[in-house]
Amino acid sequence: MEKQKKIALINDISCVGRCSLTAAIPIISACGFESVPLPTGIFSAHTEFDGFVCTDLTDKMQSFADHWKNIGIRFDAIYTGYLATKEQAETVKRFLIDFKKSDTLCIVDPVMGDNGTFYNRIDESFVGEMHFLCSMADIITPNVTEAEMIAGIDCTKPPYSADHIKDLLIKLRNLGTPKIVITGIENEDGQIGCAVYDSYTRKANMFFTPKAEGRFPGAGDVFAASLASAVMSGKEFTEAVQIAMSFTCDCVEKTALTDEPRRFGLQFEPQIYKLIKAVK
Ligand code: PXL
Repeated sequence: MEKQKKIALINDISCVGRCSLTAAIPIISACGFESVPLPTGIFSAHTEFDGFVCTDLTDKMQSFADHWKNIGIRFDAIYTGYLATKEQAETVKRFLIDFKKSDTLCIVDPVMGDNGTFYNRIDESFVGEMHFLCSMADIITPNVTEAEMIAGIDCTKPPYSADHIKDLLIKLRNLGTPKIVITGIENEDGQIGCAVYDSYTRKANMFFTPKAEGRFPGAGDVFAASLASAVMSGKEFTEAVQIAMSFTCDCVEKTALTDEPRRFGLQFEPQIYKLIKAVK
């Protein structure tokens, strides 16, 4: 058997709401990789639920990383998402310096907001930090709002024109990140999709599929975790994006048929077997 790959997952645990680590760990582990979480915080539920309570783990993260360094842990990939405080960006930078070897893939999802606004607990002061982390990544997966924040332009609301997305891709190219995916693009034809730029091939592409009504928190996390799984399984980048997008859209369609309120996230668990098949 091939040596199992180990992936560090820097993200929060939102106990209720199927996002961040409660999406990433099951997806990445089911695809055959070892998930090693570095929790940024523990939330009773994600921040779109009124009255959530949280424990911020800023003070613990560095000592976890130091312990891993002492016991000689090495990672094949590092995937970072939601930071509970902007100070954690400093710890993540150090983590990347310590653990990102020449063959370690780094995926940064600069989680900050959606639909033109910041998430609860996140503000302007995170943008510069996320900008820097994106510049250290091999792959970034902002949604349109996060891409606009990082590009330093005013946030807009959907639908988004193809010209606006092309302009965003051009601006994000300045980060020097080899591969860029802008997610959650609602276009003028009522579809949803993503835009991709690969600096090796210098090619940009957009993919769209029909869209279910409304939005699901955590869909971006399901997408990023599936993309990480597909890329680490050896899929070529553009194919990996298409696999992640079709898996996420399938989960959206299936969840939209249930009567669970949308804030509980995507019912991705019963669908994971399809992702396992697609990344094989
Ligand atoms: O899915 C992004 C996300 C991650 N973590 C927490 C969140 C959100 C979005 O609201 O609140 C705690």
